[in-house]
Amino acid sequence: MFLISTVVLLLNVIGFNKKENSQNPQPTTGTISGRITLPPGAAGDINNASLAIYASFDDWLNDRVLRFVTANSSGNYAFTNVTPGTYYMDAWKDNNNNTFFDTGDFWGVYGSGSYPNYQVSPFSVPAGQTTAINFTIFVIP
Ligand SMILES: [Ca+2]
Repeated sequence: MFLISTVVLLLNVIGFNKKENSQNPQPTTGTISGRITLPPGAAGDINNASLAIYASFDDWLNDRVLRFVTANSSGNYAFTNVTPGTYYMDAWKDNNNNTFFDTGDFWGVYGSGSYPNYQVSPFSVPAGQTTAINFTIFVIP
């Protein structure tokens, strides 16, 4: 009787652990969120600016976008359910709606420098975490 009770108790413990694990699976994706801002003194509406992530520098260079999201009127954005890895990001608002990067558009990258002398930088997205990426976008002169 003692042995049966012990086995039942062990099965309950194992079953309980399995249930716990299924309710709390290990996260397999991450989130990128942040804010894009115009430089001090620049006027304009940042709402609906497009943010794009790229899986490699080569993809960024050749405009092979992995995913797009849009910013809200405060410049806030989020990419959810991102596969862990290394990414590059840029932002563009085609203010004159002509599908070209040209005068008056907003443009920026996560990296360093400022338009037109800037460098895009990679960043990592780990599973189960939110990676904050904020950068300034510029008005193309
Ligand atoms: Ca344009």
